[in-house]
Amino acid sequence: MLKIYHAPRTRGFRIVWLCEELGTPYQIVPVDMSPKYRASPEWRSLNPVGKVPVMSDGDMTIFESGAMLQYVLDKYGEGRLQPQPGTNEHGIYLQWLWFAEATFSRPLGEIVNHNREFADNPLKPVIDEMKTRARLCAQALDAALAEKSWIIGETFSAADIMLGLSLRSYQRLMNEDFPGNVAPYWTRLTARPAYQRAIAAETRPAS
Ligand SMILES: N[C@@H](CCC(=O)N[C@@H](CS)C(=O)NCC(=O)O)C(=O)O
Repeated sequence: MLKIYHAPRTRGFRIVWLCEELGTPYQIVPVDMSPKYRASPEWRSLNPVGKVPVMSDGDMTIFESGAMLQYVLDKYGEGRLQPQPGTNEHGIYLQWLWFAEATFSRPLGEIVNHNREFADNPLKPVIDEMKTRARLCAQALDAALAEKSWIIGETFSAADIMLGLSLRSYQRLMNEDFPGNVAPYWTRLTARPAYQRAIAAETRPAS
């Protein structure tokens, strides 16, 4: 069974949500998020830079949430939640999938890191600059979602899952409303039964 090494509200949520959408069995392995544990040889042997998440499937173990998502889709998705590779639609899908992690989640993650590393004296201009970058990403989504239910059109895809986690972080860190089309998009994302099952799963005590 897939094992997702995860801490609540972090990027492993993408894989939990994806498994819930696909009906793929998985197990959450809770991770101690303390910097001390993440710097330990035990955790570094799973993730060499000490981040979460990590995922294993049998004897294969990987880090990077986007890679996990694509692996699960390709192995267990049976063509669901992504357009046919090689089509124009797939290109657009890949664009948003990578945008979610490489461009949108990045400044949000740096706000968290800065606040942790400089807890005694966080630099407001640094935080403000990261917020400006994140806001620009939300505005890009706003424009892209005009007259569309999901990011690639009328079909929900795994790119929406990648973006959904970025928006979850945005809501927690930015303290401001989502722009125009993003607000109803967020409502649609969080109304999905699989999203709600994933929220319940990540807070359920490990059995
Ligand atoms: N690109 C990586 C980013 C992983 C990442 O930054 N994870 C955060 C939690 S969501 C983390 O471990 N932060 C702790 C740190 O960077 O020190 C991925 O998508 O898996």
